Amino acid sequence: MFCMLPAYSPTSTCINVTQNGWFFPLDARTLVLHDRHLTFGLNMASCHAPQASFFPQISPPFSADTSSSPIVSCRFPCRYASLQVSSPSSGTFVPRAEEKTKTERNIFACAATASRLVAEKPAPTKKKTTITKEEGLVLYEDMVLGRSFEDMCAQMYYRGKMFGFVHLYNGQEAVSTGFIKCLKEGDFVCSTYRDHVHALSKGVPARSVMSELFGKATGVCRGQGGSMHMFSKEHGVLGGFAFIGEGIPVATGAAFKSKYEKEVLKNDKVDAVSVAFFGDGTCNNGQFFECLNMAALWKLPIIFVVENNLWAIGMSHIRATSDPNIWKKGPAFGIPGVHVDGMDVLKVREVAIEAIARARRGDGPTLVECETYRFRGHSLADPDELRKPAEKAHYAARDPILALKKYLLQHNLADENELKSIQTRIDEVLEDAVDFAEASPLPPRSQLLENVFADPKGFGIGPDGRYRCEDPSFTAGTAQV
Ligand SMILES: Cc1ncc(C[n+]2csc(CCOP(=O)(O)OP(=O)(O)O)c2C)c(N)n1
Ligand SMILES: [Mg+2]
Repeated sequence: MFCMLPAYSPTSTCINVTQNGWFFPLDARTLVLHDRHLTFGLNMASCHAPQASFFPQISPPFSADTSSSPIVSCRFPCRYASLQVSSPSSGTFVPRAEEKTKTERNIFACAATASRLVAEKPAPTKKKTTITKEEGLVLYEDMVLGRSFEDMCAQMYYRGKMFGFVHLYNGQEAVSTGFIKCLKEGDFVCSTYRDHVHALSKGVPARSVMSELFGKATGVCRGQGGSMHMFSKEHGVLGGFAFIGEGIPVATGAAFKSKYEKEVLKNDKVDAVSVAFFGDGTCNNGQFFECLNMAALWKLPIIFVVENNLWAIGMSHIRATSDPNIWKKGPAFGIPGVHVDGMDVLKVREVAIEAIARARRGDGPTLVECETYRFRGHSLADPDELRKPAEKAHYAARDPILALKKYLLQHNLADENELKSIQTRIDEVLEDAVDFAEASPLPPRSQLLENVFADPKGFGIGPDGRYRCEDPSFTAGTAQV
């Protein structure tokens, strides 16, 4: 059992319990169950509360003869339950056993297996890649930029500067940096709704990304896309996509374009590679398999990069997929599958260099599973109550930025002052990005119907049969009026 004991007040303690039994003192008076369907019992006499809605107050909990026993034991058949137990006394809670639940064991077993696989299955390079000081600092700066940008987004979001959902990338920086910093200018990147950092790594200025998040006209999509839809033709960023899996066929299409230009149109100069980033949950989606098939069939220059952060919103990866080893799904299509520690930017980079070279020389696609972790909730609207503190702590201790920092210092590739000055520079970039976004104008209303390809009849038409939009120039788009 896992038990967390932060005391909120002398008389109230919040603990997380799982399936197994636990103890609490006799003088506990109130149980507040933070879950919907709990079966609970006292002294093994079970009582059922299927109707329990969110945060049901059960007070007093049970009448039971507890005189024979100094402690009360409760069993919770539900998978996870977070309980707040208020007690008139200070109430210390004694876990019966430091035993992990099956799910917890699975997660840790999965992580352990993953780590073993990483060790057993090193990147398929002939010799270990070493980095120069310049390369190390580029990686470090890019990861610090990504992390600090996202932290700034959180601040701005909670100050009401951004609208809708905002999904942050904290913790996963080694994946974006490890791959994108090995790409060339003409290469393509496709992302998901967790797309700000991919765009930044690919060279989209922080000003343009922040402004887009503010919904301003100076944003990378002129404020029309917002958080989940970063797109920049100039930088080869083919979009963030709110629907999971949508970016995979787009990246596959871009890879097809490269192949077609080179082999059919005989343009020898074309060697662009596409990289599709997506999550573990997305790998249960049909588009993933369809694209693996096409990419293998046509030997497309594409890399499928799975950012396996173990969760799809609140669904644990190991509960949702037939074989949690996503990299194994590549060989089923004749594509090499690689599993890499996604918290180690140097290992990611090593795999990236090999996979990109393979794609560029015409040897076809690679599937790379990066084991990573997000340090925040699914989105900024997610209270992140489902993931276990122990699991979060396990990955927090493997922070990819701190790991790289340690490496750079230990190998005399940088000193503390250099790294601090990078952080200072990034802080200035972000202050500037926020000021720029704040000062930028909102897009004109005329932009609303631009790029709307569907028949606009019935959309935005006032009672007089005319468009409600005051600005006549909006009809300049493709919409028929
Ligand atoms: C086609 C589709 N189905 C369902 C959803 C709802 N949804 C949003 S995020 C998400 C989980 C995706 O998890 P994962 O692929 O692991 O990415 P992560 O958020 O962990 O980066 C789901 C199911 C969606 N956006 N699109
Ligand atoms: Mg995920």
